Amino acid sequence: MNQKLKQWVEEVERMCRPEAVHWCDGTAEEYDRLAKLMVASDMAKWLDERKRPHSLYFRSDPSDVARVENRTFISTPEKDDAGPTNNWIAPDELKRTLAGLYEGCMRGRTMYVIPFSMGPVGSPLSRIGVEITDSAYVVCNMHIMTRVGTRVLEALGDDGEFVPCLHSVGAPLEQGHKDSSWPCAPIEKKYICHFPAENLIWSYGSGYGGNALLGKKCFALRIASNMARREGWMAEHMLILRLIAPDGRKYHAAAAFPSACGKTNLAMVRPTLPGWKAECIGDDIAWITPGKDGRLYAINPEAGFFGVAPGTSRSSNPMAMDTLSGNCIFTNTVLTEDGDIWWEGMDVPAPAHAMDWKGRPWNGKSAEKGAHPNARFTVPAAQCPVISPDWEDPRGVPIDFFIFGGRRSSTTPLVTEALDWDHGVFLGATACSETTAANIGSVGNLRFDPFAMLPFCGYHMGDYFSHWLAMGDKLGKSAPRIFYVNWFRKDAAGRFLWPGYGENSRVLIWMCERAAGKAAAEQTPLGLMPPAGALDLSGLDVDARTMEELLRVDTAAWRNDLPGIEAHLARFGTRLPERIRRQFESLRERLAP
Ligand code: OXD
Ligand code: MN
Repeated sequence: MNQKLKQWVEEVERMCRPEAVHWCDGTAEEYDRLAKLMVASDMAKWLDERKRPHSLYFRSDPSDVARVENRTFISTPEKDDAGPTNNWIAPDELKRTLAGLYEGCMRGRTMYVIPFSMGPVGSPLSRIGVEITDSAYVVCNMHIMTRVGTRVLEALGDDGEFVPCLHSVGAPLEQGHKDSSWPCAPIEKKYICHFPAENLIWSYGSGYGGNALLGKKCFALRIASNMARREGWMAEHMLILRLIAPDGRKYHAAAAFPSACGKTNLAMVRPTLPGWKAECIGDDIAWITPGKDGRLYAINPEAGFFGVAPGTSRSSNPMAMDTLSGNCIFTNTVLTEDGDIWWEGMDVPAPAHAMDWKGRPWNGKSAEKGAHPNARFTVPAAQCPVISPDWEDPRGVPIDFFIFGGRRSSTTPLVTEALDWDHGVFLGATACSETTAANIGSVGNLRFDPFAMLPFCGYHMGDYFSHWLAMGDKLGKSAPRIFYVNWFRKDAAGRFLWPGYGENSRVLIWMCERAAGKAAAEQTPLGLMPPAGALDLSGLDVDARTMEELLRVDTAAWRNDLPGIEAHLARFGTRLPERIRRQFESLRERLAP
């Protein structure tokens, strides 16, 4: 037994005072036993076995439906090191507050100890964490999203390093009281805390995925971004995708988009051009390391998909629909009378008899949505019909290009290629997107979301830009190309100009051909863009005028954006790399009338 682990578990037990302690072994029997317990206590329902075998349904508390960025803290010893984009409280003070909340917080509950591996067990690119939680929902989700169990303890050995991840729903269960179906604490008592100097995570008060499945955003992004910076690698909010050309050549892309902007759809894209194939390697997080050959190699540290359900349909993402055929957990979707799930944008008629995500009778006719816009599915990645045979390759896959992007109804064209690495880092640093329901807060407001890492970068964002620049210096000529896309441009009537989904492959294919040195590009003030005829649009029902609009460089609109970009960059003060400031000046010059 790893002494550090044993000691930590004993300490937490003394502080949280659970009724029992259970060490998770990661087996199917364990999952089923916990599922049965949750069904027996009315927290979960089994879906109809004939429709959706071995699948569970949950409804959260209405206050606990998404990540809570305003309750998320990066607690570095110095405030400056957390930077202007993170909430900060001094480690001593935050620990005092949390210790007060954790005191006796697991009364009446079982404390589960979950040893998990982010990345294939034993890969040199993988890391181990141990989550302690008082939520069986978290245990079942962690079974799907990470590699859990005894083999992880074996890999950890007597003196291996692990990231301690402490989680409580923050709702002690008094004797004789019935548990609520979704125990959690009120918003002002929720705390999602990271102590990067100690590789430590403390989360309190929420059962929602991004706040409670601590391997995901907390470890694999916020803590791992710190580790990566120290150790010379990258932890990114990126899907990983393999494209295979008709001649068999393989290309790998890693793409960063903000939450709920279509990463899962793009990760499972079905190319619409004949002869091209695509395979999914990951849909949310990439850990990327320089290999011995000087190229970058990426692994997906996760083992499952925790995806946004609404909008997922046979037409938007048929591969996800097939992935969801069984062994899933659904949270906050509609529950149909015949024991299945439904959500808005599923492209099948709304059920006439159902319950909405708040547990009220619902028939599709009411003005309110039946599923919460951030309703989620949890499902093993291995079930995806287009999962790559190499998705668990311990060496990772070599990255040919990066893609950044966001959801923007105007201004940003369909695709731009960076002029060079520094310009690509500038494109990442100035990425912006309309906000979505993945965070509690307003939806549809344009905000800068550098590298789609705004809620996930565990240190000063200015230093993060420097880390990207340093990686480019190290990689030299082997550095991947960098592109910026916007699938979400709209016309004056509010209709999307680009069909998106599978048709996005046409843009990806242009990128592959650029990487192979085969496709043309022309210089514009924004960067390199496909000249007329360079994107293969055969069989696509988009007229020439619309294409022109999608690829138009609206210099007036961009000039209008410049003060906002300048103010955004100014937030990083003296930690904004000079090379990024110079990129801004060059853009201003290129846009000058
Ligand atoms: C997610 C998110 O759940 O980004 O992946 O919110
Ligand atoms: Mn995400």
